[in-house]
Amino acid sequence: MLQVVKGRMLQAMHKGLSRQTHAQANVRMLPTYICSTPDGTEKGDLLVVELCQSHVRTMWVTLLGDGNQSPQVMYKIFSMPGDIMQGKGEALFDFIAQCVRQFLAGISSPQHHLPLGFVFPFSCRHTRLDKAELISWSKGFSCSDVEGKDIVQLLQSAINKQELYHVDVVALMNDTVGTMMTCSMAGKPCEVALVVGTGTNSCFMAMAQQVEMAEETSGQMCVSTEWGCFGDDGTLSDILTPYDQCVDEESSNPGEKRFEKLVSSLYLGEIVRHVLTALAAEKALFIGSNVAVLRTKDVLKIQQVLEIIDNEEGMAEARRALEALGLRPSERDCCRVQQICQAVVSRAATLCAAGLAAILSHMCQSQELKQLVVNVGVDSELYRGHTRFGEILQSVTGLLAPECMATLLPSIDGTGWGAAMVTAVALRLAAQRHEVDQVLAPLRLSRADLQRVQALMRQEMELGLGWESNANASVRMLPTYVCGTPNGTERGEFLVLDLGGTNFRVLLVRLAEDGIHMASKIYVIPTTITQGSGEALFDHIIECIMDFQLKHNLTEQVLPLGFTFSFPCQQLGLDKAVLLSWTKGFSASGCVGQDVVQLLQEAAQRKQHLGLKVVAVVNDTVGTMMSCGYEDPKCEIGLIVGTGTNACYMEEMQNVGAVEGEQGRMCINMEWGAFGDNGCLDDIFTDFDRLVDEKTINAGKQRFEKLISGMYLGEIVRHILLALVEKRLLFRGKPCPKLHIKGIFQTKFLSAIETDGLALRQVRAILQDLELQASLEDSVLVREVCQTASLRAAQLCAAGLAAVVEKMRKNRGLAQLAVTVGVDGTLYKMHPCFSQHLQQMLRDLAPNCTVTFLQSEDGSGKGAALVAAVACRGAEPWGQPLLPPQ
Ligand code: 0WK
Ligand code: BGC
Repeated sequence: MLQVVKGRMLQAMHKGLSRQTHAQANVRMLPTYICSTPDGTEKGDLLVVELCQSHVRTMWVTLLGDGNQSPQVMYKIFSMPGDIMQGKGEALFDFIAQCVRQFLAGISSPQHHLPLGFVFPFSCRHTRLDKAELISWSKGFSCSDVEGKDIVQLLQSAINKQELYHVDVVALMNDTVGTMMTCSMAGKPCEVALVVGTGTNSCFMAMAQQVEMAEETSGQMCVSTEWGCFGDDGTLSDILTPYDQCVDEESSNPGEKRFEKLVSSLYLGEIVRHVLTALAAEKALFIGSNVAVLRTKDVLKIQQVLEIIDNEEGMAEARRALEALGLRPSERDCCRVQQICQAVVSRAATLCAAGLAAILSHMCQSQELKQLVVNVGVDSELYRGHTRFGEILQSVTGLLAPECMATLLPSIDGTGWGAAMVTAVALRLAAQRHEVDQVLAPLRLSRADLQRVQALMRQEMELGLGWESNANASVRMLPTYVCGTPNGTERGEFLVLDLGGTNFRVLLVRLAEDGIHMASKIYVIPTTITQGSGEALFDHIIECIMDFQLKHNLTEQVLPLGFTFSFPCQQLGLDKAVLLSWTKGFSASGCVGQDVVQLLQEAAQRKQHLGLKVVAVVNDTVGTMMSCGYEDPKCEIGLIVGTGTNACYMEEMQNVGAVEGEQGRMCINMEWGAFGDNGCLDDIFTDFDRLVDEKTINAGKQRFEKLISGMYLGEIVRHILLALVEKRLLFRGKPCPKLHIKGIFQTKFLSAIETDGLALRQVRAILQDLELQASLEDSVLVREVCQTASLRAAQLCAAGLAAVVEKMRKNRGLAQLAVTVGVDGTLYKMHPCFSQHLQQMLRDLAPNCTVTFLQSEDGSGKGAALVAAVACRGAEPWGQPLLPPQ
């Protein structure tokens, strides 16, 4: 039956955690906005106020930041006037504020800013740590004008009324949270806590992304289960006894808090009373006694019940208690009363165990652990009052959740300590948040910033297209001689080279009636080659071609070759392209200013490879546009966001200053990677970008690319992490030698770390591989840094594309433009949310353009073959003479 109860509690918990079912849930699973536990660096003076059942406790705590080893504490207890619990809410908070004033006056506290943490043991809906509205009173409290109100605000205004303007309520927490933190003090962090006193409740550190009612998506968040209401929907009807029904009917909130009424000390005495009443009615007890007293509510106090079940004194206490009620119990009566008390208290303990087991199993499952080892803070009158309760709780929990090893840690000091810790952690996190925001602020671009980048890109495009102005433009707008997109009639078999991306590929592409057939092989080009001599590079390419032809029995054939060469080239014809500069870590000597087709031919000669017939050289953006254009004729833009970044699009011939002719369109390779090389983007660059750029072999070049592409994102993140370590905001400021190694933080780590739902444990594992000992908080911060850098990259890309589609729309005099972008590149394809962020911002910046993104399958190889096919057809409709360069 307890296993069943555990199962039902698990279901109720999931219902409370899920955004869809939260509203109907009885076990509300309320986010507390406590996402961290003390790390020992907390320091300062702070105040704690606890509202308890019969008193208010005020505490002054001084933390020294020495690992909380020796905190200084003073406290005072103020008894609460009996009627205040049912009076006006204002009166209650005025009373609490007066306690604070008297306490501070009593310790002649300094007038400096004093943060206050308030322990308020009732179910509250938090929207922040310092903003929470009361959902419902319980445990006999029913003050008016409080439910639905922000408790922090009510207390703060009462405190201000006492002219304690230096006292600032910074945190409100449930007593279970205070207990969890208090029990964490002894160096044994607790992630679960139970309170079984006048009322009952529990809390635990849940995976934030499972707490759907809270916006937090990463890290952990403490959830107050409010399990007191478990069963209010009838799920416990099969274990409720007639005695429980009586207790409920007589309570101030019938039908509510059914679980609380089975386990908390406010009701156990009543359950026993109703059992005794029933048995007395059946003449099974107190024969000959007037049992009318048993009809009096609350005659049996929890203290008595606990003393009655004491092994030693129990029987004597039973007699004392029953005689005090005017009953004349027999020895047997006393024995039976003891048994009944034991049964009621044991049931409470086993039900708590079922609830606790549900929490532990949930944590074990949600963290995908084989075994969960956890400390559980327990603050309970029952627990303190009777070891048997603790023993049953411990052993039954172990039986119901065998995959979990739970150590129960009794809270010796109630919640005061914990509340101080929560307040101190809240202050530490707030201070850290402020500092982190300062570090990341330069990377967070506003809509206005992005509109400005869009306008600058448009301006640079115009300069690049202009015959006279091209030389000063950072965006070189290179004519490609491709004047149309495929029309499906292309046919033939082609050899294709694809150089410039992550992988160098040799492909065999056959364009046939029934579609395109491809075979390809990836070849590694070591850095010694990419940064060696041009001869060595092109010799290496020829060796790869020869290896490919051998493997595909092509040594006897001379196939037309399409060359995807993904670097800035001045195209002098479809098969003639002069390299303007290397990018993406390439620097092979003797190539810039050379026709790359020529360089390839010369290498072929050196390698006695006679069979090369290069018919087309295309940029990977062009190849990608063509590949996708084969599927979707509306594809008139090519975008690459991979190792590097670039875009091409179909421009009106009359706007292409460098090429004669007014009719038709020509594809322009924008080479937008160099956008900003003329300084027009300097106010966007951050110190981190400057650090990244300085360490590249083409410093000062490809500035836009270095803000966006996969070759640099990891480096940007690495430098930000180093800055955060230096400011002791990360890894506790511990030196991280590995983090000083260039390229150690690869861009693929960003994609992994930003993957939705990736448990923080996995983020930690990635950081561990870099010998970075990360706390959960560190992992959350590293994820935020990755998200900030990749979001900026996606938004800058969107600003660039917005300039392109808006120009095309204006070119065509359209109110609305519908166009497809063929896209490729590892970053765009593999990053979990880059494409979505790009498209979102593009829709915002270019609302009059409907842009469809078509991911290129099989890369730009197909595109190169399509261009080669047209070149082979000898149709020169594409070839307009290039005006001689200025
Ligand atoms: C695959 C294309 C290739 C292009 C590459 C870019 O076939 O032409 O250069 O995408 O993406 P990257 O490999 O740099 O991530
Ligand atoms: C090159 C472009 C290429 C882009 C994407 C840039 O570094 O300059 O030609 O299209 O990378 O690969």
